[in-house]
Formats: sequence, structure tokens, C-alpha cells
Amino acid sequence: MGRFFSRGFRGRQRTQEQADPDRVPPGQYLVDGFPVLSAGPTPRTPLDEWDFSVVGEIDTPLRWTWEEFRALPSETFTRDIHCVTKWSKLDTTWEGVSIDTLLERAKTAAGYVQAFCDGAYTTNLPLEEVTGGKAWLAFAYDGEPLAPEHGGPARLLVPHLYLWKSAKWVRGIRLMNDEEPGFWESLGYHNHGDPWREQRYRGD
Ligand SMILES: Nc1nc2c(c(=O)[nH]1)N[C@H]1C(S)=C(S)[C@@H](COP(=O)(O)O)O[C@H]1N2
Ligand SMILES: [Mo]
Repeated sequence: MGRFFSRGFRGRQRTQEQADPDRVPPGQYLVDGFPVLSAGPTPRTPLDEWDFSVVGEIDTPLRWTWEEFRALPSETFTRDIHCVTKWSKLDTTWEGVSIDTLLERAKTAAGYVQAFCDGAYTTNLPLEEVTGGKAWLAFAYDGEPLAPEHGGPARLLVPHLYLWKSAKWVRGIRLMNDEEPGFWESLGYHNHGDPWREQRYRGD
């Protein structure tokens, strides 16, 4: 994946700290900084034009404006994150709305979701990987509004999977009956992306 990026990754720092194998998945090393990995330019959608929608296999599509979204109950949570390019970062603290909260009113028989974004990026996930307290629509990092390069105003955060599943600048979720490979998945990355099973590439 690295060859697709020109900036933000070369300055990585390997920490001297001993990696705890219970915290750091196989093949990963720890970083202190927060690398930026974006497959294109950073979109800057004004908040008054931003919305988040749930579409596809759903009886009544759902939509929130920024104000409506920010009025939803949110949670602060601390998780480790793992990028397929092998850096991991422990104890990152975020604030966001649980995907369970967003899908509370959704009546669907769909088994999969596609996250779609400002820009052409998409990623696919089984619905059960973003429900049950495992994923958030995050709008703050480390107590500050989420920086545009890290996906602000809001990004998906699915910390138990490789970070390419955590779609930055996400604008909605499409509920689908069949799984459709997203941006990296269609370029040869794994459909599921569990870092503990080193599901980096298709066939892993
Ligand atoms: N919309 C969008 N989301 C994205 C990406 C992207 O290029 N565009 N890159 C993915 C990848 S490969 C990674 S590792 C993480 C990086 O998040 P960060 O830049 O905040 O570290 O975002 C993911 N989400
Ligand atoms: Mo990545």
C-alpha cells in the first residue's frame, strides 16, 4: 500500500519499547506519532453541507445533518489501532457515536455494509463487524475535533480490523445483501482484515 502514498509515512518512528504480543498483532510495530495515509487529497466539506445517510437495503433511508448527528448520544473510548502497512498505535482516545445508535431505527435484512465517503473511497464490512459496540462514527481524537487529514469532520472507526476499514470523511453506509469489495479490497487487500489473523492480502 505504501507505494500509493507520497507523504506522511517516511518519517515514521519505531519506538524502542518492547512490543507486548498481547497488544500488538503479528508483524506490527509501535509508533508514537499518528501517520496519515490517504489515497487522495483531503476533502473539505463545510459542516452545513455535511450529512450522514444510511441507504440501500433499508425500508426507510436515514439521514442526519451535522447538528442532528452531534445531538446523538456519543461515547469516549480508547482503543489500539493497526494499519496494514505495519504500524500500530496503542491507547488512542476518540469520541464518536456508536454505529448501533445510528442503526437503531434501521430495519434491514442486509448482511453487509459499504462505507462511502467524500472522495471515491469505499470499504466493505459485514454488518456484524460494525454493530455490537465494535464501531463508531468518530468526530474527535485526543479531545480535539478530528483533524481533516485524519478524516474530519467524521470518520468510521473500526479498531478491531486493519485501519483501512476505518473510512475517513465517511458520508454514509450502504446496506447490502452481498459483499462488494471496496477501494483497497478490490486492489488485492483482504476482504475482512483481522490484524490478529494477519489478513492483509486476498488469500491470507
Ligand atoms: N476516505 C478514506 N478513508 C481512508 C483512507 C483513504 O485513503 N480515504 N485510507 C485508509 C487507510 S489505508 C488507513 S491506514 C487509514 C489511515 O488513517 P489515518 O490517516 O488517520 O492514519 O485510513 C483509512 N481510511
Ligand atoms: Mo492503511
